[in-house]
Amino acid sequence: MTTTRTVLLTGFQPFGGERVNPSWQAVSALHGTRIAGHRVVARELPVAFGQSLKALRSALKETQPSLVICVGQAGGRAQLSLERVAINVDDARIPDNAGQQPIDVPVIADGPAAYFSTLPIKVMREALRGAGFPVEVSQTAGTYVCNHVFYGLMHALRRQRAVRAGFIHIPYSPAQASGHAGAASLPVETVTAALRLALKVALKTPLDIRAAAGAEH
Ligand code: PCA
Repeated sequence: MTTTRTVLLTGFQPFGGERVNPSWQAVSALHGTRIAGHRVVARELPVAFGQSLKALRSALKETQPSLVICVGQAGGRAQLSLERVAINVDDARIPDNAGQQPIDVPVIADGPAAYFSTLPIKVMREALRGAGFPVEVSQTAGTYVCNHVFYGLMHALRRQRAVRAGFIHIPYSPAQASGHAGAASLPVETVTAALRLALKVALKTPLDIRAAAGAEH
């Protein structure tokens, strides 16, 4: 009997006064689909320090994925952001959905300062660009719940090098952007299509390429 390999995709609940979170809208549309011989499982995480990581860890245990991409919203960004690095700090500008507002505390006490994404982010960027999606490599996932989840994800998988993982931030959806004058947006269906391609490329690409994606500031 052959077992189907699984990829885990996560999105978040709404936060910060929004009624929806397009990260969950986009990843839930891929739940149950097959991509490059893998079954996609989507899970929604709470926007709360601690609780979000608990939910992520139980999803990892339950699904035993061969690849994981966590997705979150970065309102104000104009492009899909392939995150390069997660840092070991929680510093919340606004309270999370549980009312917590940690300031300058580590995600994991005694953990390393940072973890890098183990996804082939340069190859993914090239493929997404080639297909016409607005995409960038990002050098920071912030210091809120998304970075917390990204760091916790990489920490949980630190001894399972075969399980590749990373984080993608997405812009507002058009419905949300109407409440934020002038903010960039991307339709949820576009994000779903981009994520499908990103997953396919990640699953088929064992090694990243060397291509500049640095930033001066
Ligand atoms: N974005 C937030 C947390 C949840 C989400 O979708 C962030 O960027 O930290």
